[in-house]
Amino acid sequence: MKNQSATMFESVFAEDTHKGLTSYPKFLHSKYIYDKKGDKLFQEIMAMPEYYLTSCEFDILKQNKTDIAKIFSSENSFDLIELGAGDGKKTKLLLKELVDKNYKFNYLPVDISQNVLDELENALKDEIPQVSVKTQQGTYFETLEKLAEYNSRKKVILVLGSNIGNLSHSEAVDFLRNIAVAMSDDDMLFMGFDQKKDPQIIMNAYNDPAGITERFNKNLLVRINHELGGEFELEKFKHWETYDPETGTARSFLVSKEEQRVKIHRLELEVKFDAWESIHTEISQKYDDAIVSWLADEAGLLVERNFADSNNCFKNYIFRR
Ligand code: AVI
Repeated sequence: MKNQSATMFESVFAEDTHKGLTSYPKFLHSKYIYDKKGDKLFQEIMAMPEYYLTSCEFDILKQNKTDIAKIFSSENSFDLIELGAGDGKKTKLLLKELVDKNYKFNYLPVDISQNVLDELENALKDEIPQVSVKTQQGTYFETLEKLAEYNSRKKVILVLGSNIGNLSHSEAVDFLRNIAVAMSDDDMLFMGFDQKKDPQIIMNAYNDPAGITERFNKNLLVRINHELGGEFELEKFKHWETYDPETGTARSFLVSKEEQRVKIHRLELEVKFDAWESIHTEISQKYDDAIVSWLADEAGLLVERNFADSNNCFKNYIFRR
């Protein structure tokens, strides 16, 4: 048997894919869904009527923008740092309000994709040219380390879209702890958390009839095919979603419709699937106030207040150290 040491893999993606597909039960990391095509599919998901998260959070920001901008602002200028900026559709509501009220701030959108940042910067130049934008390309982790060094200006850290929901609770605590370490006493964190609700609404959001979520989920296999010489036949896998109302965890799977063997040439691997064997691909955690307080407590943060939409579908929480 070959020695599968870390050095034999051409990338972390290759290594993680090998690990996930040789484990039992099989798994893949959802962060690898997001290449150019995955980003585009996620934009399509956000525009779907079933994907309530976007419109609920948009409503919260729209209804409360005056209060939120007041809470963010301070006598001196501050840095508004957005982790995972995306297309900034929701953030533009807040930026517009901050500009209209003449608050002094710099907007620092952070994203792994320079392409996404360039598009956002150009859009802001056209739509809200008064905003001073300083894009930060990198992972959240790298950026948070860098942020910890900027202690002279007040920081407001923004994480929208319930992105934290794609982490397990222990990963979420680590993520919040990293943010807490980068924060000073005056700083605050404004973060979106999708809430527990009628399980059918959640199932519909992650299992749309048009099959956009299925294509998004299968983009993992498409990437393995393109980047690692995989031979996955997409139609031989079924997108499957579950939601556990007790834990609030939605889980996505790809289930093999038949017994099959799939070669992945660049990993020198042949993966054997039994009929109806699964690959776990993503969790989308749903929260309530008790879970959010517990996560905050574990990470050394305090929940100061929250903003909800009229149906308590989604909440944005303000945390301090
Ligand atoms: C990015 N993230 C918060 C999305 C979610 O809701 O978990 C990703 C997604 N997966 C399926 N649909 C959307």
